[in-house]
Amino acid sequence: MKPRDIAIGLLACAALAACAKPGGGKVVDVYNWNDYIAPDANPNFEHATGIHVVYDNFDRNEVLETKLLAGSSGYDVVVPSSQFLGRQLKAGVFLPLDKAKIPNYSHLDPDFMRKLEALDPGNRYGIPYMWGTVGIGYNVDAIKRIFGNVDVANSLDILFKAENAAKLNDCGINILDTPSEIVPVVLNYLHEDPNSHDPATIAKAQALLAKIRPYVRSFHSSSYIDGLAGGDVCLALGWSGDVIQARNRANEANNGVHVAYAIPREGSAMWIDMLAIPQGAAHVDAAYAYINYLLDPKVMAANSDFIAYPNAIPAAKALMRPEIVDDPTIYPPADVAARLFTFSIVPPDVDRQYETLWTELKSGK
Ligand code: N2P
Repeated sequence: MKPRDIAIGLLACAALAACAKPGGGKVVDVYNWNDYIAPDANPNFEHATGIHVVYDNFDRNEVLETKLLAGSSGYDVVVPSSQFLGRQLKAGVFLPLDKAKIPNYSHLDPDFMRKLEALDPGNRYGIPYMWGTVGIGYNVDAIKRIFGNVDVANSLDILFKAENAAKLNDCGINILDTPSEIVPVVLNYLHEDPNSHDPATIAKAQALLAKIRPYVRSFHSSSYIDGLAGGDVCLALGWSGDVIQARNRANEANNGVHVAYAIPREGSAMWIDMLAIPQGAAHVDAAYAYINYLLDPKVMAANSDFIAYPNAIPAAKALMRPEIVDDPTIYPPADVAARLFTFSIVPPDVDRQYETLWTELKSGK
């Protein structure tokens, strides 16, 4: 046990007198994406179980992967995207799940679970938390002012045609800082296989991105939420729920900024983030208790309502706010979903090409 755990455990014991409760550990170390849970979810779990949640955030799969592959990450629950989990499980970094310890597992949509078997046969290691799309977040008034209409924001032409990107130079473009998602979205736009492993095909995505590079203000995967909400970013290639959260923040601040999200008409990526327990986790029982808690339909519904990401639990969807479940940019209807692709596992040589092209791109080469 780490000294920090002991200290926190003692505090939790003193405050809650709950050290002997079933659920096992006194602490659970969770590593989740930023802005990916309702504010009261962890406190409610702590109150119900006496298990203290030590909660760290990341905003890139690549960062989580580096920690997992290095071993002894110190985390009990992690949340890689499915295509990352698919290759990480081959490296033996996760504990096979004992589903008997997760009673709420029964709420998961069987169709959803069947599809995940392509990456995680037998669903042995991962459980879907939330899913979403890559799309266009934009400042409604800025886009109207610059292009005369907002329909232009429904197409990736707004960003991937250099003459359009140039017009957004002054108001601020942000692109997610993750080649593993952006390269496939560009390839799909170019009518190529988004999951192509062919170096020459991937180079086509690099060429397009290099043309718009001069007009991109930032590559970041979390700060753009406040950027959009505060009016410092007018166009972001970002994740669905993040952009909706930016919209909500601007509305709450009543700051006159209006944000909207579009799934591009050319089609885009759908991704799924997975709960998993790393091998060597120090608090395995607490990890199961935490995962089981997140899968409770009421808890899942409250989290999805707050972060504006869909989940894989039908009973949760039934409890959610209509403005979330009926929003076609959050839960894409069948005709839009038909244009979405999913990511496949990237082999190491392709990964290296992604990393190199990304470094070159960001440094402006
Ligand atoms: C949360 C972003 C999670 C989506 N801010 C990335 N898979």
